[in-house]
Amino acid sequence: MTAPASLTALKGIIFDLDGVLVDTAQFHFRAWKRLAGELGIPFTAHDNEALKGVSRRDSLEHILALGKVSLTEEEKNGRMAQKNAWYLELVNELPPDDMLPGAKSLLDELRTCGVRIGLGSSSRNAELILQKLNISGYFDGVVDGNKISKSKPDPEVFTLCALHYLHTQPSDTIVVEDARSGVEAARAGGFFCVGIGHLPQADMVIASLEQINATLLDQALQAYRSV
Ligand code: B16
Ligand code: MG
Repeated sequence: MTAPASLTALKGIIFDLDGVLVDTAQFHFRAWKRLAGELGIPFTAHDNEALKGVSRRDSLEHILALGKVSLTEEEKNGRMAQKNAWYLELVNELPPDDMLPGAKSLLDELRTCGVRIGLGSSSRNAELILQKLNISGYFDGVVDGNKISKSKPDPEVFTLCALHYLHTQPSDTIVVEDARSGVEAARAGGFFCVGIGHLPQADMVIASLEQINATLLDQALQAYRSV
């Protein structure tokens, strides 16, 4: 068996959930599109980019603003509950081992190397999805939409996770994100941010988790901190 890589800079890592570890971002899109359709609001994949990483309420407000539709508080709560029910129906179909490519092996490697692992998600369904995927045991700390008062792009979700749960500093912790709001949150909190997909604002951009490993992340963080 190969010895675990010896890391010098990397002490903690915080993963976003939807779109990073599991492909639930497409479920959010499908549920919001269905809701927008019922309200007569055209809603495209391009419009959806602005919703990634954003809380349920802020997402609804964004869609209503797109269509210049106004609802009462009670109607908004009803619409959010409906969207969540549709979303959970889709999540229910998720097979238990359906993580995004490279996610499981990266978690295994980071664990073996002694890196503290956190989850930083805006979703109120995060714990449920971790349980469904049977991966709760990997995480030293889970901060989700139920534990924060300000959603991404505010850094609260990542700062709370690192300082309170992982006991690491932003300077020795990496955030992995798939959304512009998440990259902004990570950078505002002083974290080195790995972005998945078209995210030029990130400190390192990859197409998939298959492209990285513990050593590469440690080297990237070292190089970034030594500039
Ligand atoms: P929920 P992440 C975010 O999760 C999603 O990207 C975003 O599309 C969603 O609106 C938000 O969670 C809230 O989710 O309705 O399940 O509470 O990407 O931060 O893991
Ligand atoms: Mg995401």
